[in-house]
Amino acid sequence: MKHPEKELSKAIDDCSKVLICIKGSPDPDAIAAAFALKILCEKHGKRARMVATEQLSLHQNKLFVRRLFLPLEFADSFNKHLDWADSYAVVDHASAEVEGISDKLPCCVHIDHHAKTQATFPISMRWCNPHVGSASTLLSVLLARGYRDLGISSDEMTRMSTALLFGIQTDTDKYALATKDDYEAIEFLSQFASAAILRKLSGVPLGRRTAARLQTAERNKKIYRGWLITNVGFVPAKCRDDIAIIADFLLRREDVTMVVVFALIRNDRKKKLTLDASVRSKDRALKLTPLIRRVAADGGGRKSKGAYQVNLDYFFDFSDMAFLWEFVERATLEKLQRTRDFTYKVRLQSVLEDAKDAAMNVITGLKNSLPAELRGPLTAGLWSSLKKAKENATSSYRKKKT
Ligand SMILES: [Mn+2]
Repeated sequence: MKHPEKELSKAIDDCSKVLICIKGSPDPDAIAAAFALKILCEKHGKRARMVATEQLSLHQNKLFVRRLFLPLEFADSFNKHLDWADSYAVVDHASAEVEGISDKLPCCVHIDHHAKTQATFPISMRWCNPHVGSASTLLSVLLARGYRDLGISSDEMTRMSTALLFGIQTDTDKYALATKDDYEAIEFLSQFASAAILRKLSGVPLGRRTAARLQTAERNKKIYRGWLITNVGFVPAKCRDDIAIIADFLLRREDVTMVVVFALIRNDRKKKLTLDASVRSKDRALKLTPLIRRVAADGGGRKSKGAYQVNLDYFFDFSDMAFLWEFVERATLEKLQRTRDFTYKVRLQSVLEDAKDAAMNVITGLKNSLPAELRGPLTAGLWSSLKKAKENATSSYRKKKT
């Protein structure tokens, strides 16, 4: 996107009250991106609310919100704000679809860095770039392009920059996965951010309960053909981030190519029971989304990180939870081992798709550089055969998937 700052002001031109939805568990990247978008909306003379439907689970994230006075609101459902808002936005999530909202309000903004998905309804500004390490990076670009003209106060600039920097830091595993664009954003934000607050946030140690769950994960781990598969049993909803933290930790420490940590997440208030798994990979050439979608429909990922959920609400009241757990544990282990067995196919597919995309880009460039009268006849044949090759690959891949 050439001028995202212009696209943004065009997109929010017709709105006056924007509901910024944080889908799923609110992590620093999503919160920072939502906060920056809220300020940008306000500087354009609009009102905006940033809302999450799940509570903060990590001590570090609570400190993050408190220390930077981030105006994050919580609601059982986004519906609560339906009467107030006249449009909505989604940041840091692959899909802009929001239950109970998408069919009632227009979507003005969707900014994300996960694997691209097809938009099924019109969105005024859709900026999904899987080549950056965080949604905060994209918001930083918007901020860098517009901050001089928008009359942002120095206090707002400090809070926003600190938040975005922390968002980038957590999503790129402390910059280990950062790309060129991320580094540019870091350089820009560092001029304004508070180093003292960042130090404080980064230095928060693992909580006692998280450390205890890490031990459980150690005890339960199984190694299968270079994959480490483990679980931490039942986990209350407010601690669900523990499984992601443990997966990150195990991937750094163990000599394996993949780590999967799963748990049964219980939300007693909402009577919800979910199998939740965090997936981490060291194999940069492997696309996690197609791999995870073979395990569960409700899942996906980006470079090296992914997750999936399976709704088990139906079993919430079952009297023998130990039996249920035993079943879930065995079935999940078996399913993941089978997934491991066909990883090479997904990996091959990932490499092939990348090569085809690269070839398509070359052809597009070639086509555009030719004079108009030569463009058609010279490239049509080549173009259509390449397109066909790509479609064939994709459809045979889909067939295999089902
Ligand atoms: Mn993110």
